[in-house]
Parts: sequence; C-alpha cells; structure tokens
Amino acid sequence: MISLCSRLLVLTSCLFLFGFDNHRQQTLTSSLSQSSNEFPCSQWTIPSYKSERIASPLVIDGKLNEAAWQNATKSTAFSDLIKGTPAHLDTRAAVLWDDQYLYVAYWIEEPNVEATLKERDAPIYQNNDVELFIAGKDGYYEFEINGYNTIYEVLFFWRDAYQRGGYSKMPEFNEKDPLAKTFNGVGYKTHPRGLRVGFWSWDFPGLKHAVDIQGTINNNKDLDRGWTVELALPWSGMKILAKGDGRSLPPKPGDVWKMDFSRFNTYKDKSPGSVDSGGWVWSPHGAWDSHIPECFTNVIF
Ligand SMILES: [Ca+2]
Ligand SMILES: [Ca+2]
Ligand SMILES: [Ca+2]
Repeated sequence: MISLCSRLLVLTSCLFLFGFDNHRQQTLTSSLSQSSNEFPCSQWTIPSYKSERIASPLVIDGKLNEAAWQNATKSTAFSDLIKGTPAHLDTRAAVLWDDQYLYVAYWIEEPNVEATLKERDAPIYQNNDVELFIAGKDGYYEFEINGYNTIYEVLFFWRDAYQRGGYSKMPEFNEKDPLAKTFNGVGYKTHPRGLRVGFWSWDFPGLKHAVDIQGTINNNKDLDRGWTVELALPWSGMKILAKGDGRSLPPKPGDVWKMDFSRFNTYKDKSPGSVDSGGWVWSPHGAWDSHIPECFTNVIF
C-alpha cells in the first residue's frame, strides 16, 4: 500500500509539473491503471460528488421544478463512455437524499424525443435511455428508463459473493429461475471478479420513477428541448445491496457510495474523426461497458 501511495504521489506531482497535456496524461494514466489496478478507467479521474440532504420530500412527476433540484449541484456534462471526450448533446444528473429516499434526476437534451418500448424489463437500452447503477460490496443494481417511463431493472451478484454472502439460499435469488442468468459484462470481459449472476425478475421495492418531456414524443416534425427523469429509491429497498458490508441505511454523513449515471442513445456524432460511442456518462469507463463498479462516480453523503 505504501509503495502504491508513493507512486500515486510521484505520478500526480509529475502530472502537475508537466501540465495536463492530454497525450501525456493518457499515457501515464493508462500505464498506472494497468499496473496498479486492472480496470480500464483511471482511478484518479473518477468524479466525487457531494449529495445534499433535503428537508422536504419531492413530488416524483418527472418535473424538476422543485427548489431542491434547481439548487442542487449538477454533474458535469456527460462525456463519452470509452474516450471521455465531450458529447454533442448535454446530459446532467444530480442526487439528493433524505431519511427515506435517495433521489436522482437527469436533464437530457434531445432534439427528437423517441421511444418504442412499453413493457417492463424490455431491453430499454435499445431505445434512447438513461441509466443508473448502484454498487454494493457483493453486487449492484442496474436501472434503465426511456421516454415512455418504461423501466428495466436487474440485480447482479458477483459470483464470488453469491454463495459466500448467503444470497444463493434466498428463494428470490435462486439461479435456476428462468429470469436468472450468468453474466460476464458487455465489452470488458476480464473483470478481476469475473462472472456475475443477474436476476431480471428483481424489482426495486418501493421505487418511484417519472419522466417529463419538454416537447413531443415520437413526433419529429418539431424540435424538442429534451426530457427529464425523476427517481426516488427508498433506502428500505436497498437492504440487499447493503448486506455485503453492513453499510448504514440511510447512509451516515460522509459515507461514500459508488453509482453510475449514463445515457445511451442514437444521437451519435457521426462527423469525420468523431470517437462518439453513443454511450455518455458522468464517469467514463474506458471500455464499452457500464458494469464496472470500480469506475462509478463517488457519491458522498
Ligand atoms: Ca418533481
Ligand atoms: Ca426486473
Ligand atoms: Ca418531438
């Protein structure tokens, strides 16, 4: 640990002394990320965000007109999932909380709001969507939503924790369930923890979700401003995520949770030389894969 820390210090000072020349930073970053951790993202560029605690509950209607949202610190504009380059449409997220709920909002600039899928747990990632991942120690939750307010949810356990953590003995997490599947990521198949077991039948208890469209959906004769998403996730529904490390629900001030905020869309920048992957995130992963909790934004309560 000490040698890693001193390496980090030396490398950070190098970056400071030589300036943040992009090429140099990428070279140093990739050599560090390969040698000190096995993840494709750079550990020191992962954003940290302080989530404010609010005094009165929000109305979950998709409209982000509450003073709490208007005063909330927003994320930086989402950038490319793989390269971290700026996206050509603006996407922001914010996180608030109180004793009952974690609240998440998205502001999505989109000139033509479109959606097709209306069935719960349909492959929402095939539409234009925004996504939220919340990591626990033994697994993580995946949530996706489209402009129709249709959602997709999966709970994943790392294979290394599934039995050890006692999840395999819980009736709702029987891997023989037809909606349970072994999963090895999307574009990053060499995660050091290996396989996960995913439960597509899982529904987040008490989740509230809403969408508001600033324009018209599936009518491309006009120009839309975009859409907003408002979520309330009760802490009481996170017991399974908190089980691995016994973390406090609601969190204690100062607790840090790893969460990922992303947008997948058909509005790729197709101009020559563009590296736009069509996946845009708060915290870039360096790979075409959301399923890397080590690369998630640090949300501090
Ligand atoms: Ca609202
Ligand atoms: Ca589900
Ligand atoms: Ca429209």
